Amino acid sequence: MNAVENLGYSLRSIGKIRPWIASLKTLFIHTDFPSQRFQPCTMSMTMSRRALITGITGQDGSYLAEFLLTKGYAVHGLVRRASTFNRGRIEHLFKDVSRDAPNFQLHYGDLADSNSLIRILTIAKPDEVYNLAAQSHVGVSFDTPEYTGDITGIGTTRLLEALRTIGLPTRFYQASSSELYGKALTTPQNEDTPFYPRSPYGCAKAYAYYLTRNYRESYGMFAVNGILFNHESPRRGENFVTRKITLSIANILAGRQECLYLGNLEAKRDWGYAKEFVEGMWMMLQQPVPDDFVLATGRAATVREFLELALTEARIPFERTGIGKEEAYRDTRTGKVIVKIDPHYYRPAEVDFLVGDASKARSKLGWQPKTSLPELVAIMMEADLKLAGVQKA
Ligand code: NAP
Ligand code: F7E
Repeated sequence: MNAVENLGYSLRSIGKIRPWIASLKTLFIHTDFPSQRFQPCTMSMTMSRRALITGITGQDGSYLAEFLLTKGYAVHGLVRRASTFNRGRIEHLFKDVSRDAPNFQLHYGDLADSNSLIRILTIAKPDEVYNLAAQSHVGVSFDTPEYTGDITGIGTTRLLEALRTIGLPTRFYQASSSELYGKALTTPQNEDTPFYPRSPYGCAKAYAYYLTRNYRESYGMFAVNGILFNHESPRRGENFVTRKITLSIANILAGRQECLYLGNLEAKRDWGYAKEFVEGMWMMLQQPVPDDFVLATGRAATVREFLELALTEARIPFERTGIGKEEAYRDTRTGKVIVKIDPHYYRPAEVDFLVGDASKARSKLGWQPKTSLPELVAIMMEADLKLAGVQKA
């Protein structure tokens, strides 16, 4: 059993505190208890703060955990059980952690399981909770709408309700999304732009967004929404389009893959660098009053532009042939077709064009993105070439 498993299993003793949690429930349900009202952020809080991250094994969770550890936080993470070990993005954080003085602890739990949330919150007593866990794939949400609603939507209720039940004065961050804007009614989108979600994922995030605001207004909780536009990195999940492109190009160069199959190349997104976005999440929880913020770069590009930037970065000379579903990209040096369209990846309803206006975050948080799109593509392409063990063409 390794250190990670040890930490998880050592928490079995939690059974002992269940009766105490139950009595807390009886005491606090339906009361507007002042202890839960948010407290001003002070220096002394910074020095001993504890954070709980749901979704710590994901792209953003892993960067946020690194960031908070460097700030001196004790970081707790909720991880769910899977048949394969799902901690590749955070394994490196364990190397200096001792069981006797852990500043980084993982707890088994699930956003589908309220009891696990109450148990973990009671152990961790976090000053800040970052709710990053979700079924986060828009395309998959059309295949699993009920599950997506349960985890991405109701999961937020379970977590907020667990916090309310326990009565900790915890600050709460909800990972809201530019998918709320969907078929956007105005461009660029900011905190005042109306929502028009276009997928079960977008609808679930809209529910979670409003619930977070509702808990802020109803119970005085410091609960905020970060409305984040797409942000990518070498740790991006392999079935999101940017990572799919850079990883496939690397695998094609390594001779492990023949062709990259993509859906709609005309969709436009505002793509930033995930590492920079997690700092913005933290900044939102350090404000004197809770408020919602958009984080975005303010520039948009099509999937096609991302693809061509990646091919160029990998030094693959290419030509386009065909149109629509017959479109293809050919490597002019080898003559092989390396990119094709597969309508399987089209979505029942598409989000055509999103671009964010993060001026509120810039003026109130002092947050701004630094990495350009070509730089982001270069970072991701280089990482995937290294992973595949190949050089540029
Ligand atoms: P991600 O890489 O897909 O990570 C999702 C995380 O949620 C993983 O740690 C996953 O665990 C966990 N999770 C899924 N279902 C769970 C459940 N039932 N119980 C507990 N944990 C569960 O997502 P991300 O890109 O880091 O995004 C983080 C959050 O921001 C998500 O809520 C996403 O919807 C939102 N968001 C992302 C973007 C973006 O561009 N990346 C933009 C706006 C909003 P496993 O590792 O076990 O799968
Ligand atoms: O798709 C098109 C696809 O899956 C981007 C999540 O983090 O950001 C992400 O959602 C675009 C879409 O991201 C393929 O149709 C073409 O128009 O990379 P994606 P997303 O849907 O924008 C938001 C902000 C979130 O909140 C989400 O959690 O690319 N596209 N061909 C493709 N997309 C995929 N996945 N695969 C393709 O082959």
